[in-house]
Parts: sequence; structure tokens; C-alpha cells
Amino acid sequence: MPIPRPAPQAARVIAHVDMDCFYVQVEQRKKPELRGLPTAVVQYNAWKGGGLIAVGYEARKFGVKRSMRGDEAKEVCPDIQLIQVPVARGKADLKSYRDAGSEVVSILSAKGRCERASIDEVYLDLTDAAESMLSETPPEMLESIEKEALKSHVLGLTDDGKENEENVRRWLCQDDADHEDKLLACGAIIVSQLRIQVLEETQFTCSAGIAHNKMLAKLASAMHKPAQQTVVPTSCVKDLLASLPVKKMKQLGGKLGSSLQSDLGVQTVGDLLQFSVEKLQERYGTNTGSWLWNIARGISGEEVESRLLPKSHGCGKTFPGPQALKSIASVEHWLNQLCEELSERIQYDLDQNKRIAHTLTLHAGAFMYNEKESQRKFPSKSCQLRYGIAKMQEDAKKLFDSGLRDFVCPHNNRWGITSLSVSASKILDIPSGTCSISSFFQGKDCHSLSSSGSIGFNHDQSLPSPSGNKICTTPMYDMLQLRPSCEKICDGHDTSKQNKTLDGRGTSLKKRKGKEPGSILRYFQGCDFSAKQVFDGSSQMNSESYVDLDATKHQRRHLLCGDNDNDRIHEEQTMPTRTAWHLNVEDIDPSVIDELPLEIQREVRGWLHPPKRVQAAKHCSQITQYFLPAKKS
Ligand code: DCP
Ligand code: CA
Ligand code: CA
Repeated sequence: MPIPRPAPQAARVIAHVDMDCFYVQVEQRKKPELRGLPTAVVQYNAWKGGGLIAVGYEARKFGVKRSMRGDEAKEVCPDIQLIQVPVARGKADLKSYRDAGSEVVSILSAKGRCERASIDEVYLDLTDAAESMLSETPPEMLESIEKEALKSHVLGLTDDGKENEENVRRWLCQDDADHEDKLLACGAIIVSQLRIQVLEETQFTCSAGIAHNKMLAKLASAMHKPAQQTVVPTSCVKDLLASLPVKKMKQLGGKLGSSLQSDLGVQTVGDLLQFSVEKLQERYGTNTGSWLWNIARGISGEEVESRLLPKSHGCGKTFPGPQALKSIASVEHWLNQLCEELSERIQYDLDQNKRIAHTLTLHAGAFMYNEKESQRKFPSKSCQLRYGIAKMQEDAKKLFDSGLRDFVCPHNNRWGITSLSVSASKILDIPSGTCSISSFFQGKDCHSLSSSGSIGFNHDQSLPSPSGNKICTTPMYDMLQLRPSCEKICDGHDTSKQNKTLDGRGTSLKKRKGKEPGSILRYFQGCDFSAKQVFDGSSQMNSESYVDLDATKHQRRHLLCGDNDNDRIHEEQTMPTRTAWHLNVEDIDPSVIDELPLEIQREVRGWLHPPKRVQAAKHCSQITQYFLPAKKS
């Protein structure tokens, strides 16, 4: 549910930066001979030439779209260069794209608070930088203003081509403007400098929106692409929203937007202005009603979070059409592959960033044979995450078994799996002030940690730290003030206590005081995740803000064919407790959604309803000409 937040007292300068055709640019940097050519990145899946996941702007001119298969793209653009996404473990390997995104983040984060919002986009709070610029060297005092800044699209200014740069210069430098507009002008100059720096250091172009809040900045960044920036002065917000279809607005892409259209007859965000806050609250509840009232006026107090790293990690694979998995063995095979990758990534995160993931979630897309239009979906399942490939694989299988138990019906247990994904969320920092992981672990129960500080997997090994000392474990959760240590989590006898430990919101922490702390390795390794402990989810989140995955709408594919004699569920599986499992939507990082299989992306996007592009790109700007020399004539 959207949460209304009051607008801040003082004006802020917020930028949203989104990379242009990101995966294509990454591939073009690897192979510069592709620059200037119509190019698209395709999933390695060879069915009808693979699915397009990123389309370069040259190819878009021919009508190539992301929804197409490679073969269709070739029909509309015979010269298109189709680049296969890198593959590892039989699935797409997005590491090079993630790393490229991190390069950009490290540049953008230098100027202000930076929130990595997806694999290729960030929000920046540039208020302080803009205020400093305004007080020290306001635009009218600058000797020259970057061409890139002059090429900004300032909403409300007539975009009359030839005169435009001069109009923008006047707007940026207007002495008699109000403080808010002056700050935006500084923001526009700062963002243009950052975009040039990104281009020079990474060879990537990006587009940006500059406004007084995140919502407007996000809308604006998509208005002029590629390699352009758009500024939203307050005076233009009303007109912008008056023509903005509700479905284009963040969080209105799904049911809420449909209800506004059908129940209130609202077509654009501006149409909401006619309703009082009481009326909106009466219809949609206090929070959503207030939020709607606010967004109709362009008000959003949502802060830019300081977060350079993703909130979660996810990896998945789809099995479309005849590739659907029909046996437990094939599911296990792919879960093993996915868990290997996920385990590698969370281990890397721990080594590099000193962050620990706490929740493992399994999603699957599934269908039942002989059930054409069933609305039933495979329930997503979560458990506490244990480090180590084998343990993660074991837990993922248990989660799958549990989901399958809920999914199949007694009279029909012939199923097919069309997508699988595993994700690690609730990733928390090891407390600051701990100079190294090894010192963090010092002095407690000794268990194995690698010298890099990573958590080892062999319970019997105690490896020396770089200093030669044995590295030890510590009551991580006590120190993190998160939850009681593992004795409670693992004992599995006292359900009420266990419920509290699984709450994940620290409600039962005080009860740990004075107790001998458990070791982190016992938490990660020693916990015996019996079916009950892993699957008894009765304690899990019960507040309104948690979404029941089981209840969310899901589109299932029914494209399967082939022999299904082996499609029997192993009856010897332990029957898990049938409780509803919940996952906090806030824990899902938009930055990993793009990495999930399309089916799952659709489902997750259904809850989050990210805004879509407001306006298609029209023309290139100076910054895109950067690569023209390499373009083939
Ligand atoms: N992506 C994906 N599957 C999707 C959507 C996106 O794999 N359904 C990947 C490929 C994109 C990258 O994420 O390159 C960023 O997605 P964007 O939606 O930002 O699209 P692009 O950056 O490709 O294009 P644009 O210039 O329109 O932002
Ligand atoms: Ca993008
Ligand atoms: Ca994006």
C-alpha cells in the first residue's frame, strides 16, 4: 500500500538517473564495433531466436521492441545485431551488467545521497550540492554553462528547437526566479556534469529527471531519452499530471489504477484533484486516500535512501513451453544451479560489503495438467537463510516441496514448472565500528571463517585469521539487535518463542539478555532445519503491510506438452504445516526484479506497479554523438 509522507519543509533537489538501453550499452562497450548499429540483447534461450531483453535506440527506430523474439526483430530490422546474454550454469549471467551499474553508482554517489533503485537507475538527493552552488557560484555567475545543461528540457519552456538553448540559458540564470527554481537550475547543471563524467569514465550514456521529489524526478527521466535530461519546475507540475494517464504513475499500474478508472472515472492523475481527501480515504482507506490526494498535487515526501547496494539478491530461470520441468529431479537440478549462483553472490556481498542475508525465498511458476484456466498459483515460500551452497540447496528444495504440496490438488498431482527463482533478502550490515569481520568474530565460539572474513562452510575447520589468530564467531543477532541467537531459533520446541525469533522485527530481543550467546556458525550451520522449523511459518509477518504472496494474482502458462508419466510427486516428502507465508514487499529490491524470470517479474511488478515511460524518445542529443565516429555508414 502506498504510504503518504508529508512534503519536506524546505525544497529539495532530487534527480533520477536511468541508463539508456543499458544491457545494449554494456555489450557495445565490450564490442565497440557494434556502436551505432541496431543492436539488441537476447536471452540465450534459442526458441524463435530468443527473447529480447534490451533494445538499442537505433533498433527502436525500426520498431524493434523488448516484447519481441529475435526472429520477429529480424523481420522488422534485418540488420539487427542480436547479442546473446552471457550464460553461466545454464542460465543468464548478469554479473557484467550488475558490475557496470556499480561503476555508474560510484560516480553518481559522489555528489549527494544516492539510492540504487535498480540495476540501471539511481535517485540522488542533490539538495546540499545545489544549495552550495547557489550560495557560492550561482548559474548567472558562471563563465560558461555546459552544453549538456543547455540542452535540458525544462517543462513549461517552449521547446522551439533553434532558440531552445538560449531559452534554457535564460531559465537557468534568471536572477528573479524563486528559490525553488534556482535550486532546480543548480541541480540541472550538477546533473549534466555528472552525466558527462559517467560518459567519460564508463562510456555509458544516461538520462535524468530533476525535480523536487522522487516521484516527479522518475517521471521526468523517462520523458526525453536517450542521453537527455528533463527538469520539472513546480509551476509545471499541475499540467504534467493533468495529462498523465493514471496507469503511468508509480503504484497505479495495477488494481488501484484500474479501480480509479472504473469506479471514480479518473483517467489522468490530475483528474483526482476533484476528489476531497475524505472521499478518497472513504473509498481507499486512510493511507491510500491521503497518498492519492498528495500525488494528484505532485506531493511526495519519500526520502532518497542512502543505499548503494541492492536490498536483495535474486536469480531465476524460466522454462517456457515444452521446456517446463515435469519431475522432482529436474527441479532439483535447477534449484542446485540457482542456489550455487545465489550462494556465490551473497558470499561475495559478505566478503566485499560485510553484509549478511537473512531470508531465503523461493518463487515458482507452475501449472497443472488438465486445468486450463485455474487461478491457483504456486505459493512463494521463505525461510531463514543458511550460508553454504549445500545448505541453501537443501532449504530451497524443502521450500519447493512445501510450495508444491500447497499447489497440487488431491485429485490431480500432475504438474509442470515454468519458472524457478531463489532470492536472498533482509540483508543487513555487520555493525559499523567493527573494523573487520575477523575482529567482529573475535573472542567467541571458534568456528570456521575464511581469511577474507567470509563465513566458511566446514564446521570442523578453524582457519587462522590474517593475524594468525583463530577467527571466531559471535552472537551476531544479539549484536545486531535483531533477534535472539540460534538456540532459540533452532530449538523448535517452544513455538511461541520461535514465533518471536522469526518475527524479524526485533520484538523479542530483550528476552536474550543475560543468556550465553549462540555462535553465528551455529546459526548458519548447526541449525537443524527440520520440516517444522523451516516451514512452520505461523509466526511470520502478520501486519497489514505484508503481502500474502499466496493471494496475489498470477498468470500461469499452459503451454506444456510431452510425456508426463514421471510427473508424480514424491509421496515420501514430509508434509509441511499448511500455513500462509508472507513476504514483505518492502524487502523486494527493484534492482533485482529485472533479474528474475519474466513470469515472476510480472507478478512482482503487479504489486509494485512501477511507472512506465511517459513519452517515447524523439531525438538524440549531443552526448549521444560521442560515439558517432564508430558508426558505420
Ligand atoms: N531488463 C530485463 N528484463 C526486463 C526489463 C529490463 O532484463 N523485462 C534489463 C535489460 C535492460 C535493463 O534491465 O537493459 C534496464 O531496464 P530498463 O527498463 O531501464 O530499459 P533499458 O535500459 O534497456 O532501456 P531505456 O533506455 O528505455 O531505459
Ligand atoms: Ca534504462
Ligand atoms: Ca531502468
